[in-house]
Amino acid sequence: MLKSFGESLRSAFRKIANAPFIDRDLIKEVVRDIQRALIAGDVNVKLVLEVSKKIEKRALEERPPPGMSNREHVLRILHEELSSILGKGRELSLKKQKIMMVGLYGQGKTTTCGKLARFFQKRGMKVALISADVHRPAAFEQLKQIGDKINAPVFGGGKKAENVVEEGIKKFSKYDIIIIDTAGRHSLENDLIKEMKKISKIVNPDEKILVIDASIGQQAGKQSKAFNDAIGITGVILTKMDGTAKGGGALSAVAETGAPILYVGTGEHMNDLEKFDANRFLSRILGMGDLQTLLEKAEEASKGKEKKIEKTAKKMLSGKFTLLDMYEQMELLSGMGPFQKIADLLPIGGKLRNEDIHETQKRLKKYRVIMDSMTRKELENPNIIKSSHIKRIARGAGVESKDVKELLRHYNMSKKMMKNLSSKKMQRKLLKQFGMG
Ligand SMILES: Nc1nc2c(ncn2[C@@H]2O[C@H](COP(=O)(O)OP(=O)(O)O)[C@@H](O)[C@H]2O)c(=O)[nH]1
Ligand SMILES: [Mg+2]
Repeated sequence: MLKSFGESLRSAFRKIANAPFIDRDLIKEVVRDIQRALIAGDVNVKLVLEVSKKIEKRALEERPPPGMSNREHVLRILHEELSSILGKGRELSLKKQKIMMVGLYGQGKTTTCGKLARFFQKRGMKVALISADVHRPAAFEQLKQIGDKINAPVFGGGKKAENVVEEGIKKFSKYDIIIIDTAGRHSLENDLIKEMKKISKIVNPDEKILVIDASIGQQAGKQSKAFNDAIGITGVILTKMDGTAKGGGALSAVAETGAPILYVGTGEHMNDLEKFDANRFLSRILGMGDLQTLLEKAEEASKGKEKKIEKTAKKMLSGKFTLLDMYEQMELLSGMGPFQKIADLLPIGGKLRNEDIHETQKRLKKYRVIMDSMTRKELENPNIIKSSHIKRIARGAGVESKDVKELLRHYNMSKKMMKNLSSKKMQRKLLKQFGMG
């Protein structure tokens, strides 16, 4: 089965979050994953290439700011670039104004007219509605029902959209907000565009809002462009966000019109309208609270601390001890709590326990940044690191050579103590502690 848009993006994020270290190959692989996810999510191909190129360039060239690991940095770049497609969003101003709603048939225009009316009413403004959908008698009826529900007058029912609109605007001149619902078709036809242009000319609306169903696919970009070319879209409202895990079309629509997303519709009721928030939208697509939670979850849930301990123990017994192993030990110990009982057994444990927990975490962060600048070979066998490498690593991590040397010293010390651990007596003790003996 095909993965959903959110799921594919999610697994790309997870790859970065879970990787023992971040290198060129991993970044390239993840960028490819994201390309695939975006394309499968119906984001415009040109846009996908643009964004993924930018992500790759930034991830490979930009150094993380001090205190941030390479991993967090890359995740942040991903999040930033993806939400930058969506833009910051905007809210409608609370001034006296005319608002024209456009969009294809069934996208949620008429419903959203009611939601917007309700939105302004709640803020103490007087709102009136005009139905310019003269082609289907049921359309006027539908808007009237909505108007009744929220107690707003509705005008409509003529033969020509332009005339209806002209009359309606005169009639409602005392109202703060006039919202004009227009006709939609199954596809964009020439006469629809002509009619839309005429209405726009007569009304001269302050806002021309494109309403699109969030689950709309590949056509989103094309459609949005056509509407934008015809009347100039000032904002987008995404509907049916409650029912979809997609949302890729939205990215295309926004990129195509250059207009910000104003609100999202999250249900069929008049109150189901929310302010747009790019971060929240992306998180919704990704299906998670926020990036920090992802990082935390990735650290804990996927590996599982218990498993980690077991793995570390096995590693220790095997006599193999890499920089990554050392890091893992420190990480486990900085969590303390239930792991305190093993602290005595680990070579660096005794020392760590007496140290301020903050100090340890600070040190861990620094080590992580330094290790993120090393190659896989260097991490697995730190003995190959020569002084020229140290300079390169320090530069990459934005630290001084002495910091890299300190990490290596720490490693060598731990390794020596580790050797002592492989005595028979210690092994038995360890196995018992880990519940494996
Ligand atoms: N679940 C959900 N349904 C919606 C939302 N907005 C509109 N709808 C439904 O979508 C259908 C079409 O809406 P309508 O406003 O008539 O679309 P129009 O043809 O563009 O005017 C109706 O059944 C609405 O109840 C939304 O945000 N969430
Ligand atoms: Mg309608």
